[in-house]
Amino acid sequence: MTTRPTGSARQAFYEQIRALSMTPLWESLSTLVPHTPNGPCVPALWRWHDVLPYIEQAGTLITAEEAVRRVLVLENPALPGQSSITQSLYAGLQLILPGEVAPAHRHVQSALRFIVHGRGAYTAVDGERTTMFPGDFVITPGWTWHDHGNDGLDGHSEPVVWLDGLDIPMIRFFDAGFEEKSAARSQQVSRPEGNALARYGHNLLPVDYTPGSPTSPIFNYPYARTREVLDQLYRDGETDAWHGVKLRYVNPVTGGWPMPTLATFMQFLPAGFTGKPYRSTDGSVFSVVEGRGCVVVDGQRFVFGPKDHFVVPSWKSFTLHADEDAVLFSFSDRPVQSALNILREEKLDA
Ligand code: 1HN
Repeated sequence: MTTRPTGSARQAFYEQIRALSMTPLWESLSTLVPHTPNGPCVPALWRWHDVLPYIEQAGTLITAEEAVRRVLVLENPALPGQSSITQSLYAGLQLILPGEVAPAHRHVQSALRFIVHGRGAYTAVDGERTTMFPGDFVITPGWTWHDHGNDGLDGHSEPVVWLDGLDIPMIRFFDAGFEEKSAARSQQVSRPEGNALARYGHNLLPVDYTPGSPTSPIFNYPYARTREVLDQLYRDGETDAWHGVKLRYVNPVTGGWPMPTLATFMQFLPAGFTGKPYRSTDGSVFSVVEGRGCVVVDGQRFVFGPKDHFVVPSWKSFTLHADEDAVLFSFSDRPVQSALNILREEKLDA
């Protein structure tokens, strides 16, 4: 008859194989292959009211030039020190003051900007500038030269704050990061403002155009146009019981996402809307554009208003409520999960 080794015999064995950089799978199998997603992220809310004084203070402590990018990173409270808002996504609030320049560089990481506060700042991407207004969604695809500035509008200038969303943790995961600084502080502009939107943003394409990359050739999706569409679709009765009126931003050339790693959405929740519970494997970061309401994530309630930000982790079921007409921007890693065929979503209480 054989006797089972005792717990302490196993522990001694684990110690021995540790010296060879080996470990027993059976001790971690259920964590490695969870029954359902069991990540560390928690839901969290950053209220504009709480955050703004520190953004302003950052503006007195360092220039955009010295900081390269003057950003306060929104870290998931469960991932301190990782510059991650979810396991795959980075988010931060960037401040650019009148007259400042954030110098030109490029990197493998893809970035989105969602304008939260102030007008008159521009970003330049691969030879074209765009002036940014609150609610505009702007992309900086991977490896494109980009710099920012704040020249103001019509002789008036003010601090401008936007949400940066990047795929930093994904690129770090793949150990695939490269970066270059430009010799020029601001890049040379080679096309007039609005050129990309004129070429690609009106259900038309230049006759000889063939897409050279999966990335959208449009780099500013202006809020005025998005807002109008949400309004019309609401009037037309196209309110989903889970999402309200929810649209995804699109690469008009391919029908795919604007960038290969980041999905972006805009949704309208009419006053009094109470959504049904929903969950998906892509955790999402939200920026509140208009209106007040709350989100309940796994029973935990977060009350939001304009310019607030919140994160809903993977597979946590949540419901959205609007006390006033509300507009929410959001982004996630959905394109990557879709490409890997691992995306799951569930409309609950159907
Ligand atoms: C970056 O290049 C920007 O260009 C913003 O504005 C945030 C965070 C990490 C790495 C690069 C920008 C960033 C970033």
